[in-house]
Amino acid sequence: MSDSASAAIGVLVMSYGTPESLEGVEAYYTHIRRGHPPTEEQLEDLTSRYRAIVGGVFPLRENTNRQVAALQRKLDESAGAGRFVCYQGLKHASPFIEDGVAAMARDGIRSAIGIVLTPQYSSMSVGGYLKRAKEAAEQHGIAFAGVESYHLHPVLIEALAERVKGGIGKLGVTADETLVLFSAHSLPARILEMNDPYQDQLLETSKAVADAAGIERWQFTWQSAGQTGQPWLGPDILDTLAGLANENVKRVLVTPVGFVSDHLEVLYDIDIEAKRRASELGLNLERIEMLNDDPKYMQALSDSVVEAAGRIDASSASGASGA
Ligand code: FEC
Repeated sequence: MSDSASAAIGVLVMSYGTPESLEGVEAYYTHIRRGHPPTEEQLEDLTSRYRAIVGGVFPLRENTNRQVAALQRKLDESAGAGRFVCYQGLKHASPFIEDGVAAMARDGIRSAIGIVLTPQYSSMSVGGYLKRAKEAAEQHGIAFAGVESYHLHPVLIEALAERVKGGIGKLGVTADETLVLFSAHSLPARILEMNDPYQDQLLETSKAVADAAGIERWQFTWQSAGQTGQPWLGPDILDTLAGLANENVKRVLVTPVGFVSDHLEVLYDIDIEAKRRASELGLNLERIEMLNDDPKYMQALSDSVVEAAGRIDASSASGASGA
């Protein structure tokens, strides 16, 4: 263990994860399904969605790599080189969350921050990542603090508002002629009985972005719901589009506020599936550019990490580790 490594704070940057190749889709899907392999039909359905977007490349992996590298550079600028060291931990693919924490331990890291590449908190999303990271950190004797959400960080809102304005420009119309449709990944509807902040935080992000971009015509909708036999949060984007067409809306700018990267749920569910439905309905649908490694997004992440490090400094003084 080197002195510089032990003095550094580890930053576990967590993201959903994606397969390495089409051959890896089954193992990935089995992990998402908590060890239960998909049926042949389910596997073929998912593989065909990847085939439709990737042509051999899985964009989420490269985008997450770029985000982690860009956050490292931003932290070096803000806090000085060597103060924070970023590691990657994926929810459903290698390097898994536990692998990232083990790598920190091998490098002699004694305290760490966990941050997830999605701005809003749900016990079923960010809560799950942080729980796994905290448990792994405890096993390695690493003090740990998690960032739960950064959904109203002013620089994040600014970055999204710029993209909304750019998207309206792409449609070649004025804001009055477009409906901005904010969207996020649906979750099982039972989260509403659990006092989960997910829906409220998504609506708060959407409203803040609409205000910052000067948008009055906007709605929020869910997307990418699973087929589990239990109710998921709705309405789904495909039904929302049908409702908008009935109201004579002609142009829609989809703004996914729960996702920060180009990946399957954006490139297939919006760019292929929702676009196809929109065109059947006579709607012109565009989508904002995703944040990926946008410098403002990196600033929001970096600020959140530095803020969380203050909590860890305080708790390590008393020898505690908190989430
Ligand atoms: O590009 C890629 O390869 C991966 C894209 C991807 C992202 C993503 C983000 C979220 N998910 C969330 C919740 C659920 C729940 C289930 C679920 C299932 C899938 C399946 C695929 C998939 N998700 Fe995902 N999600 C991505 C991809 N997700 C593929 C399996 C087949 C399918 O249903 O299409 C249901 C299973 C379960 O109970 O775990 C729930 C949430 C997010 C946004 C937050 C985050 O990024 O973590 C919430 C990206």
